[in-house]
Amino acid sequence: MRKNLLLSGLLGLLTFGTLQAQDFRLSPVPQVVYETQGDSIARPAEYRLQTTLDAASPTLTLLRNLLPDEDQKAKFQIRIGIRGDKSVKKFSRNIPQLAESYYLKVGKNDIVIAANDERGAYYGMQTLAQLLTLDKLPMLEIIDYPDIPYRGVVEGFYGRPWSHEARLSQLDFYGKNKMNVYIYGPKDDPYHSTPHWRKPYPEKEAKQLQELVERAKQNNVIFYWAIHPGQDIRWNAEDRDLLLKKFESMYQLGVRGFAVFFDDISGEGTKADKQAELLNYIDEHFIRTKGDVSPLIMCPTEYNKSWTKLEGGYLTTLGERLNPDIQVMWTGDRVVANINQSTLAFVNPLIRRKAYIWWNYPVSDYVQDHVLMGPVYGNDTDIKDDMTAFVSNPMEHAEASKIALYSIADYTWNLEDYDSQASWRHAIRALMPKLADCLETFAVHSSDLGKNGHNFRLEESQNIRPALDALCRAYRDGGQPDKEAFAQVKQECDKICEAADRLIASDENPDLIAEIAPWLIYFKQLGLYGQAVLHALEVKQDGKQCVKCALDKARTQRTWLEQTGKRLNERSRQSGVKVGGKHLLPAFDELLEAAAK
Ligand code: LOG
Repeated sequence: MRKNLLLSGLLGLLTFGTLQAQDFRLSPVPQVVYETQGDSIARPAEYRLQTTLDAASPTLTLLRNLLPDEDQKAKFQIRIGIRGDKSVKKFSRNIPQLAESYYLKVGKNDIVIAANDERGAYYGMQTLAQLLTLDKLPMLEIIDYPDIPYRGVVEGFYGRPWSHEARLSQLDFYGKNKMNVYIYGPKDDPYHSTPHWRKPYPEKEAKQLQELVERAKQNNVIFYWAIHPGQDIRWNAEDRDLLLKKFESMYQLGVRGFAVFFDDISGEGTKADKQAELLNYIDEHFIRTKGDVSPLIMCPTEYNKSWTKLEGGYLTTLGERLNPDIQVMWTGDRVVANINQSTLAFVNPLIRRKAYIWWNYPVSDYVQDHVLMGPVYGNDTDIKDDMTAFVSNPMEHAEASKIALYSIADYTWNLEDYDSQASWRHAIRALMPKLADCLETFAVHSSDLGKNGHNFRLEESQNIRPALDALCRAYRDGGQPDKEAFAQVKQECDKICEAADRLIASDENPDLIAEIAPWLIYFKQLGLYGQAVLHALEVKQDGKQCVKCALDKARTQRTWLEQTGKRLNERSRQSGVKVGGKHLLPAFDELLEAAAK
C-alpha cells in the first residue's frame, strides 16, 4: 500500500517532470522513485570512486564504459557497495532486505549505489546507465528490487536455433533489462536432444558455448544448459553416467546452471518415478557437490494443466519425490496460455513448490507464417508470490523477439506497475529509435497468431479497428459512407506503405529488418491493396471515372497480395507470411465487395 502511494505520488513527478519531456522511461519500471522535481546535475566529468567491488566485476566494467574518467582527486564522488561494505555503510538502511535489491541516489556531489548483493549493484548501475542517456542527470533516489527471483528466456523452440551472434546480443539485452536467466535448450540442437545428447559437443560448438557462458557472466545472467534425453533414455546406470558426463563436460566449459527437459516425449522416458530418481541423483551427486552451481531445473512431461492426468499421479509423484531444491517448470493451463492465479493454485500444491513458469510467448514455431510483435498482456499481475521464475520461450527470430522480451523483463520485475501499452511502445523505441513510428505501424498489425492448434489469439490493429468497423458497417447498412472513418482508414493505408518502404530501406537495425523482411514485403502489398479498395469506393461514389477499371485494379492487387503471401517464407512448417489477417484483410475484402455491388 505504502509503495502504491509513493509510486502514484512520486513516479508522477518522474513521469511529468523533466524526464517525460524527453520521452524517457526507466525500464523495467523501478519499484520506488523519489525525484526532486526539476533538479538535475551535469554528467560528472571526473569522479572519485569508493568501492569494495572487484575491479573486474560486471558492475565496475559497466561503470568504466559509462564514465571512463576516474580521478581520485575529483570532488564528485561515486560510491558503490554491497550491504556491509564500508563504502556504503551510511546507506545500509535504504537497501531492501531482498535479493538483487539496490538503492541508487543521484545527489548534488555524489552518486551512491548500495545493494543487497553483487547482482543488485549491477542493476543499480544499469539504472544509472539509462539515466546517463539523458542530457542532464535528474537528482533522485530509487529503491528497487525484482518481484520474481528468476526472469529471462528459455531458448526452447523447434526450428532453426539462434545464431551465435544473435545469442551474444541477447545476453547483452538481458543484462540491460535486468533479466538473470538464459536457458539453452533449442529442440533442434542434436547435442541437446536425441540423437546426440550423450555425446560431447564438437570443438567449434563447444568453443562458442564457452564464449556464451563468458558473455552471460559479464551480463550477470545465469547461463543454464538443458538436456532433453527423454525420447531414448534407458533407466540404467550407463545412461545416467553418460548424462552426468555430458553435464561435467558442460561444467568444464564454464556452465554453472543445468536443466533436464522431459517435454514432448513418449514411452519409457515419461515415467515420473524414474525421472525423479535420476534428477535426485544428479542433484545429490553433481549439483550439490559442485557447490557453485544454481539449483537444478526440470521440465516435466505433463507440463500444463490440459495434459495433466491426475489419476495417473505423474505430477504428484514428482511433487513427493523430487528433492525440494529442484525447480519444476509449467506452461499454464495449456501449452500456450497466459499465466493466472488459478493455474498456479492448481499446480503448486501438486508439485509441492512454486512453479517455474515457462511462458510460450512469443514463440512462433507452430505459426511460422506469423511474426509476433504486439504488446505483451494477459498475465495476472497479483501472482508474484506464487512463482519462482518466469521465463519466455521466444521466436526463432531473435531480434524481433526483443519487443516481447523487453516487456517480459518489465512485467517480471514489477508486476503491479506493469503497463502493457507503454512498455510495448518503449520496447519498439529501444529497438529502432529513429524509425520507431514505422516499426510501431508494422507491429500493431502483426500481433495475432491467426487460427492455431493451441487456440491462442491476440489483439491486432487496435489503433484502426473502430474506423474499420464503422466503415464496413456503413457500407453493410447501405447508408452514407462514414467520411471520417474513410479518411482514417485511408491514412492508415498510406502509413502502412510508407512504414514498409522506410523499414525495408533502413540500416538502423539490419538484423531485425533481415528477420522481418518477408513480412514487410507483404505488408507493403497489403497497404497497396487497401489503397486500391478505397480508391474503388471513391470512384464508385463520385461516378466520374471508370468503376470497372478501379475494381480491376483492386482485384489485381488482391492477387498480388495473395501470391506474395504464399511465395515468401516458403520453407517453414507453416509456409508463407501473414500480416493484418485478423482485421485489416477481412475489412478490405468486405469493402471491395461493397465497391463491386
Ligand atoms: C515445447 C516447446 C515448443 C512449444 C511451442 C514446451 C514445454 N515444450 O508443445 O519446445 O516451442 O511447445 O510450440 C512445446 O512448451 N510443445
